[in-house]
Amino acid sequence: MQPKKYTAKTIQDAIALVKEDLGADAMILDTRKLPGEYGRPVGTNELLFEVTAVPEQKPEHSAIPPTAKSYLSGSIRSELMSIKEMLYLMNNSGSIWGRVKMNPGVINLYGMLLRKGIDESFVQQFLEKSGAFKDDEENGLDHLRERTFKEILKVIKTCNPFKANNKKQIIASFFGPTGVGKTTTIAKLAANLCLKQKKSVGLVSIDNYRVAAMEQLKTYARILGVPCLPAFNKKDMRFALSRLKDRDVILIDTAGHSHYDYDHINELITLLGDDIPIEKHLVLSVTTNETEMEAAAENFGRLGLQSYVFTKLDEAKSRGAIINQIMKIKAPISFVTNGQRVPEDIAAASKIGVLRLLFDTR
Ligand SMILES: Nc1nc2c(ncn2[C@@H]2O[C@H](COP(=O)(O)OP(=O)(O)OP(=O)(O)O)[C@@H](O)[C@H]2O)c(=O)[nH]1
Ligand SMILES: [Mg+2]
Repeated sequence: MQPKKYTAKTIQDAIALVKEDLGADAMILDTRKLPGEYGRPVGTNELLFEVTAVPEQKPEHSAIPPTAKSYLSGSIRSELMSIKEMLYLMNNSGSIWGRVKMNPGVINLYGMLLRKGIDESFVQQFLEKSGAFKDDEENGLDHLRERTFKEILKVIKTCNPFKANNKKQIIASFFGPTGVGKTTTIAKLAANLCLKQKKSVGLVSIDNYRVAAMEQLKTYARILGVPCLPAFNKKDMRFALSRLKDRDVILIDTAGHSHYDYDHINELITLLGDDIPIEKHLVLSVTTNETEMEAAAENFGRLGLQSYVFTKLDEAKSRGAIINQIMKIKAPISFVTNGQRVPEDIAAASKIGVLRLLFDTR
């Protein structure tokens, strides 16, 4: 079936027509305000809106011709909205519908950003800044998408704590909630620093609660042939750091604890305190509930927050949580990890890389 066009005085009415004719699973290909006089029924000042849609694609014996099929293939399909989703948006995002009147083409982009998990208030902010709600005939969807992505890029800050040509010793600690991947991330970093950047590395564990945790880090240290020392208190810490003073980089592993365990956070503040120049990197898993992620950043952030390390990207398709987090508590992103393999599954964060992670989730 060829794409069909439906025209009505409001977008809502046009969508209702599509639903009636093609059903709730139909896909919206385009939504627009009709230009010039076509946009106004004779003798009135009212606008007309046009929605182009196709029935849902059935993979087995599809009746959709190649042109419509190509519309629906691959990543483009993920940017299209079904009538079901559109109705959901209409019922739950009331204020937006008055505003998209100016540029109905924005609807699919709006839905796509929401589907990636970006908070609705931030989606509106990005679209506002990209001029999506202006009545501009030149406001084609491709331009709009480009401008919106540029707005998202503006809020993504990145940093690399281990710049290749940095001569000064770097001492970096990694902390965060339980099981987010702190020790594994340190192992990945240590391996990459040793093998690719030819740095000398030392490891310190201040996980004084669990024997197994120290063993986990020691195992990685043995494989890499780097020293690994425990530090249970401030005196141990000074001793460990002095033993490792010839190392280019010292990585400090910490015990995972609940972000509501204030005693533990205070303990960390004492151990990693300001008297020693230790960088502070917060490790967060993108699989964590966002409210808890924000609370973790808030509470662990008391230590200081040089950067975020986002882990377990391989376990989450909707990665908008990263954008929401850096919008709420601002800090650059240093690394992202996407799997359990040591040392492969880690990447230094780049602005464009983070944007790709959001939208390229195959
Ligand atoms: N899928 C996936 N798993 C990961 C990733 N990073 C770490 N893990 C796994 O998460 C689990 C916990 O990793 P750890 O490195 O021990 O986590 P931790 O934060 O040190 O844990 P605690 O010290 O107990 O707080 C292990 O099974 C890791 O293999 C990642 O990027 N993706
Ligand atoms: Mg650990």
